[in-house]
Amino acid sequence: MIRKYTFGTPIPTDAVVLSMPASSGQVPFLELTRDGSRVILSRKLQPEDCLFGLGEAVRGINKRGSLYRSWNSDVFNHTESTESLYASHNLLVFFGPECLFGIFLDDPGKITWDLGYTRSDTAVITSENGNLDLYVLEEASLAELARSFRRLTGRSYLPPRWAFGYIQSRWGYASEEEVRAVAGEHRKRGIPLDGICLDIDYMEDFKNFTWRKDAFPDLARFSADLKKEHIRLVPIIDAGIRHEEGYAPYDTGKAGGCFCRKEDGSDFEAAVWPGMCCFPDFLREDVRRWFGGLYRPLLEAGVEGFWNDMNEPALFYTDDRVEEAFRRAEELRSGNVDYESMWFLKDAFNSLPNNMDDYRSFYHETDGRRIRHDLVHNLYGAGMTRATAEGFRRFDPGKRFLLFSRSSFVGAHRNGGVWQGDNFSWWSHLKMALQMLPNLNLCGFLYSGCDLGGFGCNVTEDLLARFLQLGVFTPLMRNHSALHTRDQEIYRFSTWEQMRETVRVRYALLPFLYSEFMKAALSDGMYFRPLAFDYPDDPRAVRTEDQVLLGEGCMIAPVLEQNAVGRYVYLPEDMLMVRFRSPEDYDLVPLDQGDHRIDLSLREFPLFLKKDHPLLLCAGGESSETLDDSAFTVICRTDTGAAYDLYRDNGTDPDPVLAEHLQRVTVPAAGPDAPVPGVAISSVVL
Ligand code: MIG
Repeated sequence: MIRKYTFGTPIPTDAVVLSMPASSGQVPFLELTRDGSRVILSRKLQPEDCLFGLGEAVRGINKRGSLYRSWNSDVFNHTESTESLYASHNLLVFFGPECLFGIFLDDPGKITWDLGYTRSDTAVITSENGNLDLYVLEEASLAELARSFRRLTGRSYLPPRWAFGYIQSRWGYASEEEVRAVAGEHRKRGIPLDGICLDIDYMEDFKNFTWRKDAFPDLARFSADLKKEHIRLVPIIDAGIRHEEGYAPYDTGKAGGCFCRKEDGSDFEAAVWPGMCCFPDFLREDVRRWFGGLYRPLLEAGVEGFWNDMNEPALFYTDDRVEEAFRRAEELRSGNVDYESMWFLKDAFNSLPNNMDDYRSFYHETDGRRIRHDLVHNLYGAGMTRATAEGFRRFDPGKRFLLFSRSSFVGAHRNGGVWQGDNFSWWSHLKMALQMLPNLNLCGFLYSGCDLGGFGCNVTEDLLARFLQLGVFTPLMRNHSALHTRDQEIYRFSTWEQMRETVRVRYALLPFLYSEFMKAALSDGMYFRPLAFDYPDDPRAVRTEDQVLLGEGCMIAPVLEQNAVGRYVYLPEDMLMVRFRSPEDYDLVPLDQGDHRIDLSLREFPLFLKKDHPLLLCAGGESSETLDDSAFTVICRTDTGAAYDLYRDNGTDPDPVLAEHLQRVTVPAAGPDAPVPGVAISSVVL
């Protein structure tokens, strides 16, 4: 059951697709208070209560104990105490012995989530601007609650099948030759690959929708050449449009009045990579149409996937802030700088980027209404994603395109995926990536992944290996790193052959993982979920923070520590461990419910399967297009025999019907002379 409560005059956000009347009754489960225009919701927490949700946020799968703020931020350098990341996903689920309900705050402004931070026994959620629709969801189980939320907010985005291949990316690839060399190294060494990202270096002066003719003389031919090798280019697009007369995106945007304006009616301008930029008002339909159309030359050159960046929006500085900084510095000139004024001076310049005064200085328009940016800040990335997706659909309604964005809001999950932003090459960020995945899924973002290997800092060889082992299971499997960091392509490392085998396992699993993803997406389910979803009555499972369920019957438990050659795993029920070294070399170990110490050398990683849930392995291949998805080895721990419905389609159909693409694979019972007792291994050709 979903109930809606309206406060003040909510701003349209495009998050919800189900229209329903607002209830006039009292909000259940929560105490409601007001403080000026603020709306404050609070609830006493029992010791056992867990809180899931908030999508992209740091710390545990269970969010209890911390404080978060919905305020989309460019936070290169985030740590476990960072309160806001790049996205705001305002769904929170209360789960405990006496409660099971979710709340969604459809509110594009600032929200504070004090989840047992100020007082460990109380959750206090504050909407700063107080104009919002509050949805209260109540269902019989966590899984049903997630489904109900998806019905409220719409079906999750479907990427093309090739987007499940391995993608190599790096800030700094600056020419066709360099990209060809990266592609060549992967092919030569047999490291499977489906895509290479182009970062801002491909653009002329970092200007959106341009490409450097010196470095990429014929993008269409280049893209076609790579596609012959089953590798696709995935260029980046940033949010800001450079202010430059004679540059078509600026001229047409200016002519259409497409940019956000300041109080005095002039265009708001801030510096980002291309220099001074204007910012499209993505809240307007006509602006989205214009912006979505700008992708056309790249689409015509054969590009089928993009990543949208800097769309919080990130601002380096404005002229106003620079003026102010100098003014503050000037004030200090007269006297000697002491320790207090030193901080003042430092702060004057440190506070240039993403400054709140700048976010308060420009406006959007929706339905003819003028709205100050800070009140709708968290919608900006979602608006850009929508503009892009709508542009794709107009260009070619017959196929799916790859799109993932840095910033997002609920609603954007219908139009694209997200990557988790600028992580570091840290072990703690490997764990953070794992913990974020189930909550992103709960909020609708199924197509996701982190920068494998870590974006900032220099990766170490073992950390990259362990990141890739997590990446085997994430829908977006992309190795990405920052300019000036250590080269991070697999082939740069002495143990590259072991890492290649890890990627080869991904390709052997690809038809199966794709099937699990599509079944989840098309049935409003989850691809990753917390253990609590399947084992709500098992307190150990409910509190598990470093293992995650995948699809119908799998669980992952990656190694998250430096130099570890194994880990403890908790099995909530009897399972079968598949310990992979390569697609051809793996151990099958039936394990009983309970705690287990698992040996996992640097080249080994496990997948756990519930009983009667088969795993389908194909031979793999160098790309998603060339692998054979009709012949499988089927592995299943079963005493009675089992079945699996494999989802297969052409990988591009934009609106597939689930039932039309399922093919049943049956598994015999494990015979008395099975090499691994209780485990059936069979072959199937579809
Ligand atoms: O200010 O385009 O998160 O993935 O490589 C940095 C350069 C801008 C941030 C993205 C990152 C990308 C980088 N971008």
